[in-house]
Amino acid sequence: MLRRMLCSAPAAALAMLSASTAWAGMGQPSPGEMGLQGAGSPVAVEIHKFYDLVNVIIVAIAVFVLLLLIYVMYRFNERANPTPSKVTHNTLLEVAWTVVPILILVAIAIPSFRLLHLQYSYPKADVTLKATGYQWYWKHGYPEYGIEFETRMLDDAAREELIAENIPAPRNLAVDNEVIVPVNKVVNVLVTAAPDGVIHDWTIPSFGSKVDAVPGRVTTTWFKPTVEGMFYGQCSELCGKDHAFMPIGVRVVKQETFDAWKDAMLAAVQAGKEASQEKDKTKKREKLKLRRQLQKKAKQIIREAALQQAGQRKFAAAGAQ
Ligand SMILES: [Cu+2]
Repeated sequence: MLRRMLCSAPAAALAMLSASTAWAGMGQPSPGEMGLQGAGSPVAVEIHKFYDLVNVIIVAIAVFVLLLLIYVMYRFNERANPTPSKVTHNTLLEVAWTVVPILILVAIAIPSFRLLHLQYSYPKADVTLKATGYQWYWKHGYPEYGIEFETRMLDDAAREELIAENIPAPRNLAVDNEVIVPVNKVVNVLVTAAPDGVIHDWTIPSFGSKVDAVPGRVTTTWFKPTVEGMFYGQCSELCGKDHAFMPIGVRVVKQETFDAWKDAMLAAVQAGKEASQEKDKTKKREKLKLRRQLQKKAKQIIREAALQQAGQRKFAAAGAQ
């Protein structure tokens, strides 16, 4: 019985580990989650493969050592082995226990370097995003378009409103202004922090993106979202009292939706510029009104995308049951 249990334990552990990612949600943590959040980018897929490989090696070593200990306790205890051997050296064994760990480390190092290379070789960007960490919120921008906005966590009242409209708004993750990116396009992220601020960290687990936001420096990461939907992350560098309340929300949408949103935002930026240059008070007011309308239009585009994505998620969940 014991023997059967010992033999089946590693197999069960390996099966559990390889299935671990299937238990996790995509884009945000989910109740009872084991493993990593679902992979939504090529880098995240590779991180998952590497995580699974290392876990298999860890479990195999732990089981091997456990079996050796049990064998030694059983075979060489005082009763079973009253006269201990005086052998102190065994060349073959000593070479083996040096070479085998080296081979294991090489087997880990090769995919590890390959993954690092993938993470730090930046493909040509389709969209460039700038993320700046402040105490305690983020500012996101699209330097190519001159679009910039603050991203702050939603309070419970604002979340309730969205939930009432059937738009998911998870606690401590939902944000007022989401970052919008097109699906299957490379997004390069330039990350920094306020010059007079502290270090933060821009992280989206499902994209495998995690990089420090350092005052006075620009660090970079990239991702290519392969799935439409909402992807949340949080500041991952202890930065002070509201560190836990500066989430990041990236919504991945169709190219057409992204273009429509971008055009509305660009027009709003233009209206704002024209308003600031306008001397005539009535015209200025009109321009500012136009800017508000365009900002509202951009929000509406996102709202519609959010509703559609929430509907698809519900449909997929019902299909899986
Ligand atoms: Cu922080």
